[in-house]
Amino acid sequence: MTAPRTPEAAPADAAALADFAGELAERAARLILDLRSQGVEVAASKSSAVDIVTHADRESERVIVEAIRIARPDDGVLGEEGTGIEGTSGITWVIDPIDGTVNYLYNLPAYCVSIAATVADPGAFADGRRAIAGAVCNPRTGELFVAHQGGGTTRNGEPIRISGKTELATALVGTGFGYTVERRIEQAAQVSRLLPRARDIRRMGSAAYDLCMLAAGRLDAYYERGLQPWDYAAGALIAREAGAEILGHTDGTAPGEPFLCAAAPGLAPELREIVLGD
Ligand code: LIP
Repeated sequence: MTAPRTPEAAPADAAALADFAGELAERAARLILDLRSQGVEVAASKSSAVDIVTHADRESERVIVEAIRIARPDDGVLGEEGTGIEGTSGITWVIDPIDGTVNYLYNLPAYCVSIAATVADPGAFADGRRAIAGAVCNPRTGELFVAHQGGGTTRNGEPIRISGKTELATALVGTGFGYTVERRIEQAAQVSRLLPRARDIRRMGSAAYDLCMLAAGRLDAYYERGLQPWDYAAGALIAREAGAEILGHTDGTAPGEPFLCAAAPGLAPELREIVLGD
């Protein structure tokens, strides 16, 4: 059981970092929407033939990284499309330049830019980092979600909270699936355990957006196995600051690639137990 954590107080500039993340996310979101209108080209595939990266992913990451390097040259940066810069300030930016890349390719309106300012915290998440400020922007819906530690979560400037639902049988649960056959066989078993027990399942194709939908009360819970830090860094903070409990695996590993589950405190443990088959 992952012990609840009492995170240390965020640096005083967490709110300023969140404002900066929001501005950057909106700028990059406008860029990817404009590039989408010009057509999409797959630049390469990654873990499998269906795990793709587009030229827009790479351009979005380039623009975000350039802005961070100018504004905060001592910070580190980790990006999904290959950026890896060590910093000296204690802040590392974790970027998903387009989360929901397959939706972007198919022009489905569930893709976003996710940007988080993180600090080292070995026990918080599986990657050893914890976001203290973050922003997720979906250019198709015009939604900007922003949070900083201790500051709550806003959607387009208005405070939002999770639904608070604790009854699984009437809960709408979001999840996602990986890009390899081996991982999908495991995930199929997980969702088959859950489907008879929940109101319904939604697979929207973007972990960051799923976590924002949880924060806004449009999903009652979310779980996934196999997420990368850039998939969840900002979204997990946005969900937690809106009232969600974020849990890792029952084997004690912190939330992240092994397993991440988010819901109201009265629902998350039961959801995790059913999905993991414990
Ligand atoms: C996606 C995640 C999603 C997961 C997909 C994919 P990407 O990230 O946000 O939750 O189910 O398989 O990993 O690849 O679009 O950045």
